[in-house]
Amino acid sequence: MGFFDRLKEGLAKTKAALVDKVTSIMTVFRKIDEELFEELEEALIQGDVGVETSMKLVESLRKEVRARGLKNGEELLPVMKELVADMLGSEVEPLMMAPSGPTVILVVGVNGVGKTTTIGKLAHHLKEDRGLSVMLAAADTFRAAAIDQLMVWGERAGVPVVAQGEGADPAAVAFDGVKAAREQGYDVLLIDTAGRLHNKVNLMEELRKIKRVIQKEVPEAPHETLLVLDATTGQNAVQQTKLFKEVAGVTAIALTKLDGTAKGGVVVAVCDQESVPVKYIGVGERIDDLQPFDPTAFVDALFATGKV
Ligand SMILES: Nc1nc2c(ncn2[C@@H]2O[C@H](COP(=O)(O)OP(=O)(O)O)[C@@H](O)[C@H]2O)c(=O)[nH]1
Ligand SMILES: [Mg+2]
Repeated sequence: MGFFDRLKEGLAKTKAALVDKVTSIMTVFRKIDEELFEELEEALIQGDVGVETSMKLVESLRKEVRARGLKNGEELLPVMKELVADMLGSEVEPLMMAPSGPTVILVVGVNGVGKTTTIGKLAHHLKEDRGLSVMLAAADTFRAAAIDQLMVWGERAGVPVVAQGEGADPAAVAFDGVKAAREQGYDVLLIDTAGRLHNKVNLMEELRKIKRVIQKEVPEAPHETLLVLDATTGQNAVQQTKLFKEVAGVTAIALTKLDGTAKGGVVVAVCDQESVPVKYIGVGERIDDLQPFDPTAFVDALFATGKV
């Protein structure tokens, strides 16, 4: 299956929960009136687009209806598609790369969102699709299993992993990783971190310490702080973005588990409200199930007609 079909298949439930509902409201012979706008707003909110963004979308739709003199419900769908596309942005946003030396990417996010899995997939993508040499650092030292899991992904992707034992200082592991990547001439270092720290202050201190320590080796590091979000958590993903922006200075987002969730509408909310670019999306558990986020392809897949 090609890239676009996999995306379309992954988004099937979101499409059913969001676009198919919206479409069924915008039926033929239905007059455009206030009731229709209200139903649309409700459907968008139900589809995890978020209250604020849903209201904004419907307001823009009202304006377009007036400006274009639309009368029929069925005329609304292409307009809605345009408005959603505008919110998602027009281009694929590439990862920031260091002009020289290793590009250091610090991967953050709460427990279970898919950080380690995303690192494995990203390592594979950067290596196979972009020809870059990649190294991983296991700075989630909470449990031995977390370190082992990253090792397994390292093996799958065919990239080395820098690790210490369970309970080691995460900043020390990150430092070892940056040093090894620099000395051995790796293009990219991906640092896995823990998301279990029980409060905001702890989390902030730990991430700050990691940054401070790696900057001794590479002053511009991290070049990206990649926040991993789980699409199945819907609006919680928006809350997590706010939190991590505050504690870690997030520069990019990877949104996972878009396959099998009906809550993919959250992508629109995150893009509209958080001013941090979504750079990758996860559409499954396999190594090649990470895609650079292409807003145009995403909207096309979401609004595509016909079954996969
Ligand atoms: N269906 C699906 N599952 C995913 C995706 N990304 C991660 N997962 C699963 O989510 C679970 C938690 O992932 P993990 O990487 O351990 O999360 P971490 O705690 O943030 O490191 C694992 O079972 C992964 O296989 C995705 O894009 N789609
Ligand atoms: Mg993990």
